[in-house]
Amino acid sequence: TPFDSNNKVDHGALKALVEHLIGKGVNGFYACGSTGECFLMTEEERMATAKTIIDTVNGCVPVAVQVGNIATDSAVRLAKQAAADGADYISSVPPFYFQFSLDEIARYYARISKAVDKPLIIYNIPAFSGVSLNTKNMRTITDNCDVWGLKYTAYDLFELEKIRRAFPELNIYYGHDELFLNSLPIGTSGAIGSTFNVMSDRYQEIKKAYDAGKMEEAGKMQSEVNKAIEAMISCGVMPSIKYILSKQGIPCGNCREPFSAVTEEQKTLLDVYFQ
Ligand code: MN9
Repeated sequence: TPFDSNNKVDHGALKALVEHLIGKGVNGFYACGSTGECFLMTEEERMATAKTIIDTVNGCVPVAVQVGNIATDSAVRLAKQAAADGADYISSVPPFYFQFSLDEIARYYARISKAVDKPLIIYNIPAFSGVSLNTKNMRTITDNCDVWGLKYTAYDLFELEKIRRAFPELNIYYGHDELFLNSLPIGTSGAIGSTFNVMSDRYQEIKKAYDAGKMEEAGKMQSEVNKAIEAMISCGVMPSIKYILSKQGIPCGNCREPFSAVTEEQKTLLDVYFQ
């Protein structure tokens, strides 16, 4: 989410970013996720941000809106608004912080699912949410509501493969860009990640090589991409993305505090990978 110098959502820059990414050939958008800094935004801002993305995309690719929040009522309000505004998918992290029980988490998803007539994508990102979804607890959730997909942002590819086997119908999107290539043989439907904002073309090349069976080439390309990701992680992924996008002609301002902006030294490091 771009912010202006007054720290307000910059809808003009957001529109430019969406158009830029469509031009780069992305297959869809995931609005108000971790990278979008949704947990540093008010409900109203999240609704307005998702709407700008949906309106700009104008049906040319699907848009999923992440509505997760600690309070179920808030997530439901966000989901209803996103659905009314034309979101194609509703997605949510599990409710976090209070270490809710599995039954409570399942009820949270059931409430969202009942509130809107849109396919639901569960967002598993244990490092941030503190809730780790696996084959077993996914079963409890899917027993209580219709789940269309899963965005899986964790490094445990064995667990992901077990989920793949246990839920053959589930649409899985892998979320750690540094293992993008490694996730493909598991049978994912695609990937949703932060660094696609700044180098989606490189992942499209990896996918092309993979589809053509050129595994060695694909592996080398992933290694190259990973050097850039490592640099971004060392500088902070979100602040890095803001800086790189500005370099690429989409000035997105800074991340909201407590995030800090990248330092001059960090800019020099990122400049090695992003000209
Ligand atoms: O879910 C992203 N996760 C976070 C997607 O933003 C926490 C990823 O794309 C990572 O930023 C990326 C770097 O670890 O893989």
